Amino acid sequence: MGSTDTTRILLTGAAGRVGTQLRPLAAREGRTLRLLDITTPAAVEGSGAEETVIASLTDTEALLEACRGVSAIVHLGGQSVESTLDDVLDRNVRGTLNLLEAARLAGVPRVVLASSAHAVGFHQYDGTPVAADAPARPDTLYGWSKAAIESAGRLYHDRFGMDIICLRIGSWFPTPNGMRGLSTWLSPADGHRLVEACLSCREPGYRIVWGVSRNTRGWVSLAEGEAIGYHPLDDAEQFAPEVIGECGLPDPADPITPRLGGDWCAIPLGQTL
Ligand code: 15L
Repeated sequence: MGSTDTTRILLTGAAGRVGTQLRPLAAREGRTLRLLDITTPAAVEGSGAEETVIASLTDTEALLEACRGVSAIVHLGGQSVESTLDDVLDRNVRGTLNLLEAARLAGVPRVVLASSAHAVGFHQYDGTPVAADAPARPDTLYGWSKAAIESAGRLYHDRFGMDIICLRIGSWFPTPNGMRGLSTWLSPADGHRLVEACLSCREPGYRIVWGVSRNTRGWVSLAEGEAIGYHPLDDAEQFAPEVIGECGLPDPADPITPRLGGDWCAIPLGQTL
């Protein structure tokens, strides 16, 4: 569809951790962010023009209204860690399908979907960067629901021609979260660069890209992101001495160590974190 208009963007999960980090970074002259969440997003210094919609991803009428008049959607909302089957089905699978359907009915041409490294958490780094479209190998029910979200996006692209970009987000935090984070970190500034690339690239069609920074110890391919104009600048390595000092080096004999999903590959399925 190829729209690169970014004047009004719907941001779901706007009150969440990542949404809150993104809001001031994505603020710009002439752009309005329409914030959607089930709770009122906190005031954030540096935010620009914003509208707020309090609604659940289960409320199809509210979603349709929220999608009217926007040129793109950045979908961060839903369940963000492992939980029960009902939670991941309702909040992620059904919630994303509801949103995609609302976007279609409202004529929104582009949707950016937050997937996760946990959709492919059982892949293993063996020295060759893992491709952005590596087949799903979820490590949890949560990871499985993210794989389902990616394929829901594929359905809406193939059926209706919508531009759908799925982000396999590593670890979007202000600083790397432990030893694995030295490989999977996505700095907030790079997260913002990635979102802007997704919003402004021409005719992406359907694609999956990695959401990680340019980490010295990175495990995944940046080529697919570069192809849409995502050029990460940050590197978790600056935090390595501190992180190694705190966590110690991982045991190379532990089969979990090289897995992209880290210790999520071994937590009980359906456990509420
Ligand atoms: C995710 O998908 C989660 O949403 C986030 O809370 C982190 O745990 C992240 O993955 C990660 O793996 O670091």
